[in-house]
Amino acid sequence: MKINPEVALALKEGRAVVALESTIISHGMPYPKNVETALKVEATVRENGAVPATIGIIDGEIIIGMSPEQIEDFGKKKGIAKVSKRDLPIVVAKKQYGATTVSATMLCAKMAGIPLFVTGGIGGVHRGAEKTFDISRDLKELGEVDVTVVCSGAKAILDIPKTLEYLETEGVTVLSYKAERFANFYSLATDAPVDYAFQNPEEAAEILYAKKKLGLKGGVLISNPIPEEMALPHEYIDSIVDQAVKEAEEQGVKGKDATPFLLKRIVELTGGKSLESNIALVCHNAELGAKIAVELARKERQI
Ligand code: PSU
Ligand code: MN
Repeated sequence: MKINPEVALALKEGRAVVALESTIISHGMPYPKNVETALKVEATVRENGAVPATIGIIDGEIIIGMSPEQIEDFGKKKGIAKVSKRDLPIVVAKKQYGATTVSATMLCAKMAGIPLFVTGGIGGVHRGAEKTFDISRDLKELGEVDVTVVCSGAKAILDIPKTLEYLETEGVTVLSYKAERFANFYSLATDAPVDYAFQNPEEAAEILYAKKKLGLKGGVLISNPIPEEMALPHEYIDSIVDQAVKEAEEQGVKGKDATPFLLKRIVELTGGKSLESNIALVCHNAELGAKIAVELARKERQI
């Protein structure tokens, strides 16, 4: 593992660091918007007082805090492996490139000592999972690894009620920022309640700190709804997701290819609108995540 000097120093001094994933760069968005977004997210983290650490694997080495050149490379290069927990040892041993998903990014963040991670939407229980068994590893990682994940809920392509049931079984605390309902990725809110709606970053940090003191294993999920002006109408996006899911079934797309296929298809079907919403929500999450990380670092230093 290679931790970049700026990130290493911040961690040593107990300053706030925010981890960021690389699957969203290589498999979640098209070039060049993927690179622009990743750099904008890093800038947003900085503006809000924390140090960004984008995580990816280069020639088998886990990089904690990729350089802008490395991010550009990840955005352009074709055929970078999408790395979840099960893929980590192979990519490292074989000295390959790997883009880390929420699952693998949580594991790497934990190894580096970074307590908080920002993404767009987590993976979850897929629609039709009762037949396919397709449940993202992200949910198990949230149950096991002590890293807080800030997101806009689970991706719209998923079965949200089943995803929340699974999180409950895993004992994952689900918090939401100024909203009583779980975020709905591209659109405003789902019908699903959360465990607690906090009103400011300090309140979230208090809960994270209490969890740590209790020695409870696993992550906390922080749901942050998309900014209202960037939200897509529920019925509109739902019908498009239905169509994309149907096409995936017809074309036999499954396993780790399902999510990238669906996200790409939704961008095409919305004429790029879903991409703009996706970018907006990730940046919005970076702002909230950095503010919570700053409050958490402040609490930790007072011990
Ligand atoms: N959030 C986004 N875009 C993405 C992802 C999340 O806004 O591309 C990625 C994350 O890396 C997540 C992965 O972990 O999709 C889930 O893939 P799967 O459903 O195959 O577990
Ligand atoms: Mn899957």
